Amino acid sequence: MKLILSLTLLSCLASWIEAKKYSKCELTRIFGETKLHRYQGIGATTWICITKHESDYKTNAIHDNGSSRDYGIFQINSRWWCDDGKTANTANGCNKPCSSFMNDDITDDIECAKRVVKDPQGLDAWVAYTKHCKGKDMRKYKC
Ligand SMILES: [Ca+2]
Repeated sequence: MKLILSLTLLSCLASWIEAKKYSKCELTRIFGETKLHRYQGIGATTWICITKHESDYKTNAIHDNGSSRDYGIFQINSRWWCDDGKTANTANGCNKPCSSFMNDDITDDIECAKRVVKDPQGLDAWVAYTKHCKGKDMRKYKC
């Protein structure tokens, strides 16, 4: 029991250490390297606007919606895109545990965001996009 408790504590600590707040310029570079920049014609600044207003660039952001939760820098939802083990009937469209979207390696988060944006509603899947980015001046999201 003591061992289990200390292991739990250790993994909590580990996930805390792993959590990261990215800067605009780090994200611009990573979005370029992973080809999220220009994917489906969407530029890096738009993604930076979305991640700013979804998570404030923090990889450990969680938002609880009651019946489901949003995870990580892109706030990926457990009803549709990932499995957190506590959301009924998850579609798990990205075929990932939601915990994958809580660490500081955002390459799998980016792959999932690409999958999300391929759906007919595209960027409108992100409330932050329709509220803060769509049709707005994107200059302040440039590196
Ligand atoms: Ca990740």
